[in-house]
Amino acid sequence: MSSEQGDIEVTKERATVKPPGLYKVLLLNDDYTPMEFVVIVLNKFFAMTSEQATQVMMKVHREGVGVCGVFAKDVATTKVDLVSDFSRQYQHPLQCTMEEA
Ligand code: TYC
Repeated sequence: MSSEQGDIEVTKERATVKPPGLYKVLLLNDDYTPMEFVVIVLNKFFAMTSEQATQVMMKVHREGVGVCGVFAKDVATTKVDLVSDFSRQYQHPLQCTMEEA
């Protein structure tokens, strides 16, 4: 194969590579986790102000689910793990999950 053909092949491969997907990190409502704890989580792991965190927490409380942010897959996975570990550490049943944006 000539180098010219090689270059064409490489271009074709690159054209079929998908851009990295984005993922929504979600918090789910439950009846036991204190509201103050959810606000701390949103402030600590998602860099929200108290006002933003309170708004998102109340949305989850009223509607059952809410978006904490949208991130690349590896960042979203890390955030889900950090929130889940933190909630477990304080023995709260808070559920954090992710879905493709
Ligand atoms: N529903 C909880 C309560 O009344 C508060 C809460 C809000 C829990 C958001 C989880 O993701 C959540 N204490």
